[in-house]
Amino acid sequence: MKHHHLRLLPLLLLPLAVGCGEESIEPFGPVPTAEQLAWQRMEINMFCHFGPNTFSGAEWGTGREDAETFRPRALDCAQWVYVAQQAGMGGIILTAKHHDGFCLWPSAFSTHTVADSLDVLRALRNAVDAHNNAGGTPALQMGVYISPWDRNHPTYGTDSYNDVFVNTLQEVHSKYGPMFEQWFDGACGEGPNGKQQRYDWPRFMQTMHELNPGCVIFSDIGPGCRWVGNEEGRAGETCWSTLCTEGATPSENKPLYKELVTGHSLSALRSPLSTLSWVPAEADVSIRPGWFWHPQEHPKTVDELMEIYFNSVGRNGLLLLNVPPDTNGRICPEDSAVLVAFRAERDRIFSKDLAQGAKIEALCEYGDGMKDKTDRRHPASNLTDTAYHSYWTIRGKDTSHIILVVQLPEVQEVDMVMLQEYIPLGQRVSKFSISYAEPDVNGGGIIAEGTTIGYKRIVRFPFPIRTNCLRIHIHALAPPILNRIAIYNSKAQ
Ligand code: FUL
Repeated sequence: MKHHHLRLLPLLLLPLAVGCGEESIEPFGPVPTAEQLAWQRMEINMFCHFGPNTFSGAEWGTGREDAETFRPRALDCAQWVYVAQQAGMGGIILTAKHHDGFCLWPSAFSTHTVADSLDVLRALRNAVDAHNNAGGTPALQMGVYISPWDRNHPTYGTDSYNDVFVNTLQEVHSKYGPMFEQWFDGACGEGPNGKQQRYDWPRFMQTMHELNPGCVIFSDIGPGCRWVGNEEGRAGETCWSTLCTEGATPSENKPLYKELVTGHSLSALRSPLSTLSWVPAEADVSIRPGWFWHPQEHPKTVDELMEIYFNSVGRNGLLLLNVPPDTNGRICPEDSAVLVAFRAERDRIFSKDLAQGAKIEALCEYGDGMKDKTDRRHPASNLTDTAYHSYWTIRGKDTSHIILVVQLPEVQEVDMVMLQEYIPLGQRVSKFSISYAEPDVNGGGIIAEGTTIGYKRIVRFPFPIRTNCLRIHIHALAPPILNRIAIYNSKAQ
């Protein structure tokens, strides 16, 4: 008995110690759910547009296509999974139903579907599960695009279509789940009877909540993640993961496209803190000119994909890169080759972090001078470790004139900096600049400036510099909390 008490003692004392002046750090504003955080950390996912359009050459099918149009010659979802994994992607989102209404699974709620023999959702589910059960790394997740706009369904344009759509959601998620993301496209055109539909968004969202409360729901305004406002894979230079969605639905009273690009911050007039939600940006773009595979089109180059990466993941967005399977039902060699090269280029640049071994000091204005106000529980050494949940922050309430001085072990050629805020405690930084000292020529100065950081911000310098000291000046809406600083030379081999 005695022993038991002794073993419990340290546990009993722990809350007391934490209670004595070691107050925990309060989150600032809205923060991500566990699923939104896991989603953001996936960074790049694969979108697969596949359906009758793959065979007919269309981008928007009419809904009147013969079901026989859809005849993949050698469907191989395990190959999609393999390509996604090789490309460093965390998930695959399939267009289970595009605007033509054609269901890539044998749905009980439509007559416009694949034959029972060709259940593409089942094939993808099996391929993803097989990869994960075999311990494949990274583990992959599956998501679905189910278009509310349906150019085939006879009930489209009437109230009963909302019932059909709810049934469809239930069918897909209960038979083929779990899905990490549900994609609700914003398009709302005419159906086969020339009528438009009033989507019952509250009911669709409630259905999703009942089916899978953890599923990240994409729509123009979330609630899980928002459209980035363009189809070029480009987040704003300023990109808040917070958005004011009060009184809006994915169809009505929405923020303007340009607001979806940047999000809303506390300092934006229309957004008092209480009306903001955590709705991070998802930047969707196709590797090819069209969303569907067409024989005459070709994929983007590695350089173009890198530009997209810097403008999406590098600006606090998630990149959803569309890689459409071809008429065989496979990702064609031209596309998989460029994806593997895109991965190799990222690995080449980001494998050598020059901040490793650096000494970092965090200074805040104090009286006439500057003082290191680092919170000792969260030291600056946390900025260069790779553990996600260890972060640096300051004591007190300073929000401006905070300078991180990064002293490199030796003079290096540098042309890129990567910064990460610890978003589980909110997005805080509203402005930063990076300056440097150039010891060889006794020069230096400001080399880059920016606004938001968020989950990840990659800053490319206009030209490479030689330095052993970088200074990062930060202004924030609340005391900043960063979990990573990395420094790169993208020209190094
Ligand atoms: C758009 C659709 O109309 C396109 O066909 C495509 O699916 C794209 C991702 O979203 O709104």
